[in-house]
Amino acid sequence: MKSFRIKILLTSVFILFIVQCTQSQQDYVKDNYDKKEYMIEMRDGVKLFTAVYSPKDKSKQYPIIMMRTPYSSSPYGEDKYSGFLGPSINFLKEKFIFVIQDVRGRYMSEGEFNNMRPFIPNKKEKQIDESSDTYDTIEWLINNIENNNKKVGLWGNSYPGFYTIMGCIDAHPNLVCASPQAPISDWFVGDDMHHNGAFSVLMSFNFFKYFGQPRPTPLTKYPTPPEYDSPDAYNFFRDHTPIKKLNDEILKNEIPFWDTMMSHGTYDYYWKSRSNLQHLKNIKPAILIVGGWYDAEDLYGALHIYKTIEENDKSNNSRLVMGPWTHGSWIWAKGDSLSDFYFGGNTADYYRNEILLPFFKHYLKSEGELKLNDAYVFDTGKNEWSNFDTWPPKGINEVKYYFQEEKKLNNTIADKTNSYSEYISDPFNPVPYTAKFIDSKAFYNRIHLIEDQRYFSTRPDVLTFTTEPLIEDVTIAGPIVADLFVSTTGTDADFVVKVIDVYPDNEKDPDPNPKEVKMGGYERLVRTEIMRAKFRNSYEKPEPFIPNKVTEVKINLNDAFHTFKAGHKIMIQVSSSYFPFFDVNPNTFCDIYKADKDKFIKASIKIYHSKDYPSSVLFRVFN
Ligand code: PG9
Repeated sequence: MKSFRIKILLTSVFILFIVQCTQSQQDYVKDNYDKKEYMIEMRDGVKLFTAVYSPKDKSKQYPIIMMRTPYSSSPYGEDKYSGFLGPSINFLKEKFIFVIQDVRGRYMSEGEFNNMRPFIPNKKEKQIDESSDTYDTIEWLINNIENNNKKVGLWGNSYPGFYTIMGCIDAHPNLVCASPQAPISDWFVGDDMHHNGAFSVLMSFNFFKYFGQPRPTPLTKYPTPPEYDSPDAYNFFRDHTPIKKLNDEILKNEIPFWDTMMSHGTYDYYWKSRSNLQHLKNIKPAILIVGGWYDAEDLYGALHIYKTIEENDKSNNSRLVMGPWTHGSWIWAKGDSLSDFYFGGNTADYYRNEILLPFFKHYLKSEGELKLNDAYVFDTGKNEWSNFDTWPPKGINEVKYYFQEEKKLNNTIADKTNSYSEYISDPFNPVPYTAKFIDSKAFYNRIHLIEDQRYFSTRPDVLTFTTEPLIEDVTIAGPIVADLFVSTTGTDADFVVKVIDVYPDNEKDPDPNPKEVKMGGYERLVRTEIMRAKFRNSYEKPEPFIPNKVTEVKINLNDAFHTFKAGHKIMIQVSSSYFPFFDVNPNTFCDIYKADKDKFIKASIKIYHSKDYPSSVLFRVFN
């Protein structure tokens, strides 16, 4: 009971600190900025609600920094002030004209909302998309807001990051720079809703049961959705497998976008048209993309939008920052630690002060010479920043690690014949995505991408393959590819591959060690990815497995930048579920979203490590 009281006390102190902090920021904004609200007319006549905060000092001209958001430009009312304007708190005192806009169809803006509204190339006069809405807004702002210096910057994290990058396509000529942060690029291949076709039931349900509510007329607050009394996410979603039970028993077709997702189970035109990667040509504004190595939502978008712009646009006007951060935490956190690991300094402070603010001041205020390189990336094993003139860096070699029998992993191709490891995949006893079961109301466990994997290694349906202790440091830098040779008694399967840094048994504990963490033998997750293997040859045209036939499944894991230190071991884990972060595969080739319980069957899965079928993981090793 005493610890409960201490928890309550600490929580209330923390809340009080946040309120006071926000209150002082709100007071600062109120004392130094004037607020105006406008309904700005777009080319098709729809008006978008836009809040403008202008510095009270009218003796100077200021650039505009805008965020377009589906998450509300609150507080509403010209007498109510936000305490947080711009990409970080230190922008307030630098004085910009801050603009926050409800995107079309959300909150107080008119029009119809369209998730990830597709870009329309060569629009006819009244045709609209997020690019044209940004263009029309900028045109209005520079011609109607007093004391603006005609230079505009965009920024946004996550879904607002999507609107930021969309505004950079066919950009307004006065849009001189933009910072798309954890920007969404593709909701079927790698961001949020699906990874390689596997459906993030946890995030999608927890997010759209609120966000997906219809909005009959403009409003300042959506109804609070009924909370589902879920003791923990794992049991709640397992009790609602098959996945159709979630709609049949809870959503009841009241969330239109849930119904949309359930009717687009392949990479069809609906999803393809919403990916922005295909349109990232001739990007004119200077770009600063920000992402986190432990971002469970849009790591794919940050990396792929950067790489696509780099490939298409030789003006080399885009830069990348990748720090040891979870989704969006670079905006407000110190970045000195995550879960049981310390990073040797306030990594997010460094980024905000030495990279982010100089970027915007240079382009919007012509202040300061920009000494930024192309890619600032943090090595999560060495705890060091590196800056390269491109990412992935030059000087990397492809190195394959092959699975072997007896749970071993090394650089030599397996020489056994018909050698494999086997497990049973049971859709009603799936491998959890986290060992720290938390209430489904908490969205998801934000530290699961750095979590200790020893619990999972003990499960009989999780295979591990581990090197001997490394004799020298091995630094991986760039994308990772798992090349599995598998068979199943079923006709569909998911495969989850994890790259893990195994600490030596004599690893020192952190000092100070407030959490009393024991580091000896720690199995630290470095990177993981799932593949719904019916999409192994095509996201558009899924293919069944032929039961018991050896089949190759390649899985692209997102980039990592991590040094496995000498004495550590590299471990690869293979399993067939990551639940409920992703829904379970029934092991039957079918439309999973409409499947009844009889389709959900156990399957025996074999992972081959033989001369003919040498399963492996390919790393880009940095010398
Ligand atoms: N990209 C994040 C997200 C969007 C939709 C569903 C779940 C997550 C975000 O905008 O926070």
